[in-house]
Amino acid sequence: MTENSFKPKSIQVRAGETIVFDVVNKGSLLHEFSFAPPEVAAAHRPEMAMMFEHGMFTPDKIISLTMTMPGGQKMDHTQPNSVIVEPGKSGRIVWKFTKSGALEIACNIPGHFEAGMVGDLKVNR
Ligand SMILES: [Cu+2]
Repeated sequence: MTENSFKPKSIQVRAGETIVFDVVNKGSLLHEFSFAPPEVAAAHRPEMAMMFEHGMFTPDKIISLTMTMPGGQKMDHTQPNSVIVEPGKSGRIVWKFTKSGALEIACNIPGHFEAGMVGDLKVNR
C-alpha cells in the first residue's frame, strides 16, 4: 500500500482457499487493507470517519483500536477482514474464502477511497 493505491489492485482466489495476506505499508500515511462486499465497505466508511473524529487514529498513527464513548457505547476496529497499518509496518490477515463472489478491497481512512485507494478481490468457484 502507498498513497493512495494498492498493488496489486486485483486479486483472484478460489472458494475454499485459505489466504495469508501480508500487507506492507510503503507510504507515509496510515492505510487500511480490507475486503468486503461493496455495500458493506460503504457502510464502514462513515464509522471510520467517526473513529478519526474521536481520536482513535491520526493521519499516520494508530492511537487505539477500541474506545469507550462517554455514553458507554463501544467503538471497535478489530474486524478480522481488515487491518490498519502504520507507515513502514506490515499487517496480516488470514482468511478462508468459503463462497464465490466479487469483493471490494478498500482503504477506508477518510479521503483515501475517494482518492482511488480501491481494488477488487474475486473469489472464483
Ligand atoms: Cu489509505
